[in-house]
Amino acid sequence: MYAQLVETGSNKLKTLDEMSPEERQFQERINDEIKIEPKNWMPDAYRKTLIRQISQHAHSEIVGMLPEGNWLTRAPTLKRKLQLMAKIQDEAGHGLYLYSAMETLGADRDEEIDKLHDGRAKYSSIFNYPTLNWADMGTVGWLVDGAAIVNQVPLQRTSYGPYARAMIRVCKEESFHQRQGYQILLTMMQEGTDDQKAMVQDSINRFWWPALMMFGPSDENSPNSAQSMAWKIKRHSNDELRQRFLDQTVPQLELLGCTAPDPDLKYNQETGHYEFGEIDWQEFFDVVKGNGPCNRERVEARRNAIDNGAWVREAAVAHAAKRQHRAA
Ligand code: BYC
Repeated sequence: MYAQLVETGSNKLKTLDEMSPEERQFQERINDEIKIEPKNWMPDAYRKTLIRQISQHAHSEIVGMLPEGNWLTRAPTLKRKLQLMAKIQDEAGHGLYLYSAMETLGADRDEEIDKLHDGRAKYSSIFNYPTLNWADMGTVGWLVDGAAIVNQVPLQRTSYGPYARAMIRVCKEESFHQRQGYQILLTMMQEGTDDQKAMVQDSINRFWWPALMMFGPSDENSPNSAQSMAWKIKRHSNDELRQRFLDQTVPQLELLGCTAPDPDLKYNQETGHYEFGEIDWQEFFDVVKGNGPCNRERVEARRNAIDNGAWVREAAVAHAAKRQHRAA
């Protein structure tokens, strides 16, 4: 049903018959699974939605480096340190592909980054939680990157070409991230002391619910979903992806020998899915509004990074200008 409809501006979706010839051609291209490319005609609202989603996705990658950066100097072995460093560098790369994909829509990178810094743009709620122990590096890789993969695999088929293509590379790297995280936890659970095992369980207790919140509000409270699904920007609803993540994660949790902080979690033989308890949506919306445990600290760290790096950018521009001048 979604594929036949497009936004009218009043939250209703138009049928193909109600569209202008341009809109109709655009929607038919999407219905036929032909990618939209930067130079194709597109409705303003499609462009805006993509700039919003891709910029927030890019900001999430960049802010997502901070909770892990917190543990780089305290990684327990050289091998773990190198893995963590490689993962964080990959995240910087993902942010850069995504900002580039966003620029193909005519958006200005500096302006979008300003929006992050002054609170107008969002980034994933998950990065507003602190990383308190080494097991958190395992849990972030396993649960946070695990959730990111479930969300991003369908985005490889998103309707906008540059975004879809960026996602292919990103997903390959996310799979390595997820495995390195799970391997940290398995090692702690299988070879660790009682204290180390308790650290893993404590970490899972803190990240379990925030990881489920990463998929966004439930479908009935997701204002952007209907239109984004009609445009095939989103290929599945928030609740569908949350369920998919849960179904793949619970067996991994059991293999670790840990438990979820959810007394209502149980397998339903009839549906073949895990059922789970009520998400604390008040907490989710508080965090998204800027009132999570680390929101201020994260944005402050990004602002400082931009300010402190200004001289590097200026030097690079001056160097490029000098070379150009010499070559002329
Ligand atoms: N946190 O109508 P809805 C990663 C906002 S992982 C904060 O459902 P939409 C990484 C939403 O923006 C994470 N805000 O929106 C992993 C909207 O507000 P605006 C990054 C959230 O866009 C490891 C409002 O709530 N991944 O990168 O249709 C290491 C209503 O929601 C959240 C992506 O960004 C949230 N969790 O669906 C390092 C994937 N959820 O914008 C990095 C791409 C919702 O209208 N994005 N909101 O003011 C998406 O797939 C979609 O944007 C979402 C939300 C499923 C997240």
